[in-house]
Amino acid sequence: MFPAIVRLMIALMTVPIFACEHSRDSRAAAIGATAGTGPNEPAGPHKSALPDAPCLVQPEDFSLGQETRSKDGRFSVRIVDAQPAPPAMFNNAWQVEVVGPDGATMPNATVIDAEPYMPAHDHNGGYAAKVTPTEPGRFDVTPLYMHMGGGWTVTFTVDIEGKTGEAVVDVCIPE
Ligand SMILES: [Cu+2]
Repeated sequence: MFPAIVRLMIALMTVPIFACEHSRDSRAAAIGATAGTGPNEPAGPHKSALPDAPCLVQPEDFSLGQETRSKDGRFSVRIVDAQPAPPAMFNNAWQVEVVGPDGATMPNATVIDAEPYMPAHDHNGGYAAKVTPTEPGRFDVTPLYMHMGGGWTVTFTVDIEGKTGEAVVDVCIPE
């Protein structure tokens, strides 16, 4: 009948077609299996489609008065107050103080930016935080908007006499 080379070509042409149909069927089945886990759940892939965003700290590690040293060691950001405490999903309002290595307030320090960021998913919170000075070295920061459960960082950019530095606070938002 067909020479061996023709049979080989037919085999090579038909096998990928069947493999393609098969994988399309199994993908449809997988989507169907995860869609709509309850009446209020949207259909289709959602939370479960994203990789885990592990917490580097735990919610109970959060405490008012906690301090995070800047990368350059010149200052720390102290969390004076937080609503809610520990931080929770969506809106968070913090009051922070910039302190020196000796723990004293740095009245010449200015928080110029504060940004929540989820490293595992490479996204921020979607809303820019507003930073308002309340007294020298102290700032209200709101909203620190974190819309997913998991590990976040809040990066404070601080200016001290024209030189900026960053302090990165690890946060865990419960699901
Ligand atoms: Cu995320």
